[in-house]
Amino acid sequence: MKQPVRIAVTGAAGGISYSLLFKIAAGEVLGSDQPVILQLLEITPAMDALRGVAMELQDCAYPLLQGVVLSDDPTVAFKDADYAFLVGARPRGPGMERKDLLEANAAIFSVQGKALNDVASRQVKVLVVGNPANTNALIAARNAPDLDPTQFTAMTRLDHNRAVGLAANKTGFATPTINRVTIWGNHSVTQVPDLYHADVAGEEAVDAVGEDWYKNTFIETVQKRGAAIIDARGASSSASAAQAAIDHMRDWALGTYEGDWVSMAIPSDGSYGVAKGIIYSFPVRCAFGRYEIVQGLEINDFIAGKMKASEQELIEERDAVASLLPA
Ligand code: NAX
Repeated sequence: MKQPVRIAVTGAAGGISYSLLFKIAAGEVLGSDQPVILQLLEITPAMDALRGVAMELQDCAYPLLQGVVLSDDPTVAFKDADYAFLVGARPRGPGMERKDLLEANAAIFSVQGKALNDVASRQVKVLVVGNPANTNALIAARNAPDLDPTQFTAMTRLDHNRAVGLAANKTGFATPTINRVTIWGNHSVTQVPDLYHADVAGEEAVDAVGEDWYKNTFIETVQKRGAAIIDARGASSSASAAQAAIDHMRDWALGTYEGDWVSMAIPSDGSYGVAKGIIYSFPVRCAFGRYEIVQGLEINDFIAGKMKASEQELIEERDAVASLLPA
């Protein structure tokens, strides 16, 4: 049997974690031969609820689950963590402006970045799910000077999966036949779902779905899917967000499929002219525990303009929390 790996999850008593933890414990991230220890972080008032979740985990008697640690202290929850899912975040409260939300989360993610820096495994892979995810990841990375910024990523995989699901629904083809979809930019309504490099069952995806429908329906449907789910269900996406978090971390750790790629928000290295340092979603291929941006895609003016707008939004988010970022 392999040595167990330590997987930290924050916001562990929340909606997304209620799906995510059970999938991790069942082996969906690292496979059915990899034991795990879950290290769960919550705020103090949610510790009772978290104990309830831990009871349920125990009651599943998962063969791979070798331990569960519960804490309201990030230096306990992140100790020696090999993987960290940062799901917990401050939701927007009544009367809260966007800037207030950014600042409230900057406070949380700077503390968590420092804690990861101090106690996590030197190879820790961090996925930020809590919104505003891209900028929260930037803040955590900037507060972890002893870790490599590339160890910090944010989740646009749910947007990616939504795009694949919608293209499958439109064309009637199964999702595995839909390859090379890209989400560029921010996990927000400025995100850019790009089908120009994708194909559906061997046909160019834009032709398969029709360019008019792609431009006038598809893009907006993906961008606004989160809000549509809240309207329909009275609660935000949970199970699909958990599945996307699993997919993101699994592919990063174990690799992407030959002939396909996935979307991950990662520190920009300047590829495609995107401002260096911001956490921007790119098409990436993963192998041997590393991701690499897919290079050389031709970007048409329609997509380029949208990519710029999303980049601009991320620059504004970064600037709004600049005073809280270490130099
Ligand atoms: P919930 O409100 O159900 O749960 C969040 C949990 O985080 C709560 O239990 C809360 O006590 C905890 N928490 C708050 N501050 C914390 C801190 N400092 N340390 C540890 N725990 C803390 O929200 P849920 O539906 O689980 O969503 C979690 C986050 O994911 C939200 O910020 C949400 O906006 C974001 N999402 C991001 C998505 C993405 O694609 N990147 C999609 C889904 C989701 O909307």
